[in-house]
Amino acid sequence: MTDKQKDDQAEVTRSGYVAIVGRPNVGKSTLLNRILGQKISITTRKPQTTRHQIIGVKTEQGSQVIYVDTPGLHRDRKEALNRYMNRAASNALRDVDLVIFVIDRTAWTDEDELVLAKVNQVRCPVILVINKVDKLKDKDILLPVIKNLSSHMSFAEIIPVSASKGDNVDLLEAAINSRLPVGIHYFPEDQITDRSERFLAAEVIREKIMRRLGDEIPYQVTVEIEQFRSEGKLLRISGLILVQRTGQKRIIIGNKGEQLKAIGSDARKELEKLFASKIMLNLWVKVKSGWSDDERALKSLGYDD
Ligand SMILES: Nc1nc2c(ncn2[C@@H]2O[C@H](COP(=O)(O)OP(=O)(O)OP(=O)(O)O)[C@@H](O)[C@H]2O)c(=O)[nH]1
Ligand SMILES: [Mg+2]
Repeated sequence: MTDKQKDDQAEVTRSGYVAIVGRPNVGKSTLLNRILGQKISITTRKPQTTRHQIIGVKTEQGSQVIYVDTPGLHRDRKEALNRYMNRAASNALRDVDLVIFVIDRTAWTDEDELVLAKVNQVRCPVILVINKVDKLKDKDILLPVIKNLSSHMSFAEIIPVSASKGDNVDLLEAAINSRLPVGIHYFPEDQITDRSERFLAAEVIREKIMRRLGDEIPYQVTVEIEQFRSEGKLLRISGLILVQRTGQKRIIIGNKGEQLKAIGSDARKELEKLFASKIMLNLWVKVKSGWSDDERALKSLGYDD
């Protein structure tokens, strides 16, 4: 019996794990959100935004795709946090049915090389996604890149897309769906992620900090949710923003508390949409020096394999 005939039998379902990997900032999380039609993974202009594996589930007509968004693989291994992030990305390549390797147009770097070496070792098919093509005037300049990469590795498909505009994302999904193995669904049809509401809330707050602040500080910040409680129609959330040094605390709070107020207001608006509820958000900033290079501190802050 062909796979198609198998599908025609009503009880046959398909499912598979699909890892989305690539160096930082190529648009992996933007792509996941686009495919899901909902934002579950934070995105910013800065590299090293995603710090954890984040699962996004899409169930449609008997098929369930379980996408795994990952931190960008990078060379910097100086702090325990960097090592945790690289581990999270590498581990995502284990036991998946398909890999999506995302690159940014023709901007090939040695970190892409690092990713290529890793995906070259996986046994499952790898789809190469060339992202941000909306920024290209002349798409023909991709041809030498495609030719060169194809000589280093045999890709199941090579698909140029724009994750932010949505161009060709339907083609990509069709390519993914056509490679899904027959299997049971692991998640209920209406579940979109494996992450808790507290996790999502902390990430939204971190995104607003990264988006508002300069280049240095975001990497020194993590957010812990201290309270997440429903009170009638209101959701009360308290977030603790941890930084490494007093100077950073001062910058996040800003002149007369203006910066923290703006961050809180950005975060509250997005959380109200996300949780479809009125939100009372309280934010505090505290110095906890060295958290990003301290294995125990990282574990207690949720950076736990
Ligand atoms: N023009 C354009 N910009 C894009 C596209 N996809 C993503 N971006 C932008 O690229 C930046 C990085 O996007 P992310 O989705 O955060 O990238 P990432 O690969 O998840 O990054 P890390 O989590 O740091 O590894 C953001 O500013 C996005 O808006 C695209 O198709 N076109
Ligand atoms: Mg990301």
